[in-house]
Amino acid sequence: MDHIFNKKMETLPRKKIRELQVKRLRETVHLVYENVPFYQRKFKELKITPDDIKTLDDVRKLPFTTKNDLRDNSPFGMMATSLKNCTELHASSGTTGIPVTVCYTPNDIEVWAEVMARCLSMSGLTKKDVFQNPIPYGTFTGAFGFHYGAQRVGAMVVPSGMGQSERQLKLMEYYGATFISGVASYAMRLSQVAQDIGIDLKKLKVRNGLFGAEMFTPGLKKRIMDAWDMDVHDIYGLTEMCGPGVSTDCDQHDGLHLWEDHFLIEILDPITLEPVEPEEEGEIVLTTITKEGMPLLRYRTRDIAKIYDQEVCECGRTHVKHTTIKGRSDDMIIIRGTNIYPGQIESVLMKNPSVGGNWRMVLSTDENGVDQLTVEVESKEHLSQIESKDLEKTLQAGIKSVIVFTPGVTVLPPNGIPQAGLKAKRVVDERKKE
Ligand code: DLL
Repeated sequence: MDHIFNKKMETLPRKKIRELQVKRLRETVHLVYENVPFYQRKFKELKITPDDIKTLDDVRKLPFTTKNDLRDNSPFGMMATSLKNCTELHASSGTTGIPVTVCYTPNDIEVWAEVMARCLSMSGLTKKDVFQNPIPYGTFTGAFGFHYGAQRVGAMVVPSGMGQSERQLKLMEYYGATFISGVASYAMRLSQVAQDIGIDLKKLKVRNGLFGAEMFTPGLKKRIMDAWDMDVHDIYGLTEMCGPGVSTDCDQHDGLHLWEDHFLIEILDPITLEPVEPEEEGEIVLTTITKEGMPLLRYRTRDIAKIYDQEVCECGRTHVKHTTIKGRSDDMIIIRGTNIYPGQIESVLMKNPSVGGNWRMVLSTDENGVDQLTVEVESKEHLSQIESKDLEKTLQAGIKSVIVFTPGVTVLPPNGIPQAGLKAKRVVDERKKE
């Protein structure tokens, strides 16, 4: 059951939220202007000073920050305080090279624990829960964020850490875990392993899960709910803001509440960088307004979503809601002139009960130089050749209806797709580049 962890802040009237945001935005702007050479240069180029920021709309005068800016100033060039004031460091996985590093002051950790406690309580965590945390403890923000938040709620944390699916399931059984966390595709993987080793998930005590860190379509969410017979919530976050804890869906399961007393959200057209119309889809751009270690102005997340034009949610919370992340603008692929987000394909796959937990899209170039798309997908159970062919045909037709052309589909046995690492790798691009 949904529980409000910090009633005063989570239900603050919108007018008060806006007043607090203006005050905190101005403080943040002063902080970075006085301490971060990168922002000093940007302010000079834009011919602005911190005193030009008086209202929330003035955020549009401020410079953007991109992942490349963070990499160019890596590891500590964007810090607004001395390293001696920091007590913890985390970094993004850095699949494309230099990791993005973030250092936290004790107050940054305090705020992170608070927002995580709000997200976890919203998903049903209470002090009575045994909370298993199957995420690697390391520089990745995931495990520590959940750990701090769950302890703040007062639950008992089982820090089960990385992988080893069989061990994770046995620990859940042994300690009677009631609430689990993780990377979305890993919950699916665990259910597949449970089936292989004969553990009936419905007999475990797990009744709630909070997952995120990668694309999380409503179809995948439903799959996890059904496999585990539990309620599932979606948590969004990124290393540059704190890690997990930026937003989560309440029991209405209709949008994620974003903690506006700590983050300022804009939804912009990723090309023009102008605000989109209300309830229109665009790129999430975030400004931290309470961070001390590495505050960021207008960070371009590349994540695509829209925000609801709604004052107060049925759950009583007043913080803005955004839709589930449709995908990253840089995950969108263009093939034969059609724009495709992996989420569109996942939505079709997850509706089919014969489909298992893992899938990926493989892009290649044929002998005529034409781009080809093959969707590889695991079946839930072992299938005969005829059954596999039938499933391939059904999925082909379903995918064609959302992406216009007919892709190749290959059905593989359960666990037939190699594990890619912490986060699922949905796009494998083997196209010949000019
Ligand atoms: O993935 C933090 C996190 C850990 C969030 C555990 C939730 C749970 P990064 O590794 O920096 O941080 O990756 C951030 O992951 O910009 C999104 O593209 C994607 N992402 C995170 N949460 C979701 C979600 C963590 N709920 C990047 N739905 C973000 C879709 C998500 N995408």
